[in-house]
Amino acid sequence: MRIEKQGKVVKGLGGLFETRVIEASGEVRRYACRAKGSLHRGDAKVLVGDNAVLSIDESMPDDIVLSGIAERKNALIRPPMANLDILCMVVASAKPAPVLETVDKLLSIAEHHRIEPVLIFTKTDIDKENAERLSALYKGAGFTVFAVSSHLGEGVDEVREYLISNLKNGKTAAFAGASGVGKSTLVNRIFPSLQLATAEISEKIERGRHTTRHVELFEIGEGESAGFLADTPGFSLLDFERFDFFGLSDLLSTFRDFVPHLGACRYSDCAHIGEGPAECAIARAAEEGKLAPSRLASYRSIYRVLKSKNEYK
Ligand SMILES: Nc1nc2c(ncn2[C@@H]2O[C@H](COP(=O)(O)OP(=O)(O)OP(=O)(O)O)[C@@H](O)[C@H]2O)c(=O)[nH]1
Ligand SMILES: [Mg+2]
Ligand SMILES: [Zn+2]
Repeated sequence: MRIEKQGKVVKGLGGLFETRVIEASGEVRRYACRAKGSLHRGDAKVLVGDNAVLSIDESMPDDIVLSGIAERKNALIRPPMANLDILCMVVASAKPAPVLETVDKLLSIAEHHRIEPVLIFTKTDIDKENAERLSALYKGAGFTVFAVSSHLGEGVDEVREYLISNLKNGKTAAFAGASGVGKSTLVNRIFPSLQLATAEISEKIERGRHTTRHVELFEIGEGESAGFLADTPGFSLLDFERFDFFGLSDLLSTFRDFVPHLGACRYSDCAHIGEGPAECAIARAAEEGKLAPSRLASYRSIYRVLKSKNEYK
């Protein structure tokens, strides 16, 4: 006889999925198993964060198959995860130098999926000034922001407290960001028992070497009330070059800092793209320092990519 158990996929590596199950006894167990054929392809592909059904042969307890996944709240391509509640965008204040357009692209994707975006600026010990500038910029845009130095330990307690109080009862957050920004180092700092591998970045190219190679969820708290934090592999600059995560008509709603200025442009169909401050309220806000010019630049850049995609379809 086969029985079914439900649990959360906490790790996927080489086709083997680790699923965390709370047994009837209350004990937490992890089962490693493969997914059935139809869960290997396309949108049905199993992701870390999925709520899975395991089918177990009672007479042969080693015969376990991941036989189904529950409907998802959301799913991302990068990091490849399902059912995220919070996406912590980890950005180094220096080494590697931050690329705000990439940051804004990921924020936009999170907003589109109704995942709460949070910014964590790392390596404040290397460039405190830049960390302060970026923190002010994104706080001003309406985001929750943290600035930390994992080396000095500064700001780490605040991030830990935020995660512990926001990740309960299955709530899930991920650390995402470019390779080498210090995601794994910070996870280790927050939860020292984890001991994740981290690596020096190459001084010369200022680029990470992709030390973390798989997504893994770590438990915060215990049993039913536990939440999860994921460390994820860093992405490269090319990962968001082809921006095809949603359509042009959805773009504006993913820029929360534009909202207070909407409806005040001279033309009601203003796309906030090329118009100057006299016509466009968004351009005016950027000029008057009420909106970060880099946010407007990111918006315009994503707009152009989405527009050309729509035209050549
Ligand atoms: N100076 C300084 N260096 C840091 C800090 N945090 C991390 N680093 C260093 O940055 C390098 C990269 O750190 P990792 O934690 O491996 O970076 P990662 O974001 O996990 O990288 P991937 O796994 O490749 O995505 C290591 O040499 C760390 O010691 C910090 O707060 N200050
Ligand atoms: Mg890492
Ligand atoms: Zn406008």
